[in-house]
Amino acid sequence: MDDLREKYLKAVADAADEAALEDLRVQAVGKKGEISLKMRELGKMTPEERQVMGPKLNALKDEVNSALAAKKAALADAALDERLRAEWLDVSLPGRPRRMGTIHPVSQVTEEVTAIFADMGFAVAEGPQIETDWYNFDALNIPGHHPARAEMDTFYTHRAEGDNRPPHVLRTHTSPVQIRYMEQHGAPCRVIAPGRVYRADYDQTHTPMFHQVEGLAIDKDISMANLKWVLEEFFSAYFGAKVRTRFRASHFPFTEPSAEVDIQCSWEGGTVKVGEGDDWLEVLGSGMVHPHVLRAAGVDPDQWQGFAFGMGIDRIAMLKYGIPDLRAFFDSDLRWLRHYGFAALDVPAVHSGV
Ligand code: 2NL
Repeated sequence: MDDLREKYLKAVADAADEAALEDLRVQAVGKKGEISLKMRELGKMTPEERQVMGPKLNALKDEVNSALAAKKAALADAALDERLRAEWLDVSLPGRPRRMGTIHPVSQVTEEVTAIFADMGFAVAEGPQIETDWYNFDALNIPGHHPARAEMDTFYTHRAEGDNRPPHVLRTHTSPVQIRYMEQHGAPCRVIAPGRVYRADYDQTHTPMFHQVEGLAIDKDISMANLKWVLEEFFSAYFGAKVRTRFRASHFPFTEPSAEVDIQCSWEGGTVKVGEGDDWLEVLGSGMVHPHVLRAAGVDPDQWQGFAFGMGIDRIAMLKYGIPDLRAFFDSDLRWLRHYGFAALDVPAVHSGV
């Protein structure tokens, strides 16, 4: 008995893991274990022998079982301690550096332009980039035979044979946004419409997608004089110096009279500077909204009149920030974006001097 006790208590104490403990349990107190077999022999003993041996064997079995349980708990504690020692994190370590993105010049300039016109009381409107040909052309007094409608300039959506829905186009200007705005809000109104526009044109100075901002002011007595003041105010705020403008007679189907607007600039060493010098740079088209256009948008041209203008955002971004190549705008080259991009906190404000 003492040999058995000593043998199993030592073996349990020396067991390296749970599997070894389980082997020992089977070997000692399992169905065919050494202690279990001894207990079975109790039947063959005399009652006197049994009275002595029975309790001793039971006590031994209990002792071995407790030793097994205690060792099992000790092994689990040791395993947990080992994990706690090995599996730790230093939560105070600095994070892995990740380069931050930048604000695209087009986004930056759109925000700048919006802030300046908002300060002059213009609302900002957006609309669909896929338009019906009515909103993109007819409502703007551009008849079916006008060259601006020719397939070469306009992207038309595909129509399966037998599909009789009206033709849709990728908008070629943001004027349809202003038509929708007049339909919804009526006159008087003041609104600008910045956004993407599309024309089938691709060379040094044209990309098939570009950005435009149009403006519209309708009231009882709006004139070209108001237009000139608003534009000079805008360009001066945008370029950060007094900018003079020059109006040249022009023609658009949607305005009458129409004017192309140049801004004052200088050419020195191949670089253009706005707001000084004796040269002129064309940046904008404008005019008094054609009566046909007002009527198409549900505004009575006998009661209301107003001005409208349109300019390229990409173009005025290049002018202000000295960006030489238009096509690089849309290449998504990370080196270009880091060079010409803006920090997220360079928030434009009318008097921030940005
Ligand atoms: C240009 C010419 C222009 C307009 C856009 C306009 C909008 C409505 C009614 C009348 Cl809703 N006109 N927009 C007017 C004149 C010129 O853009 O050369 N843009 C770069």
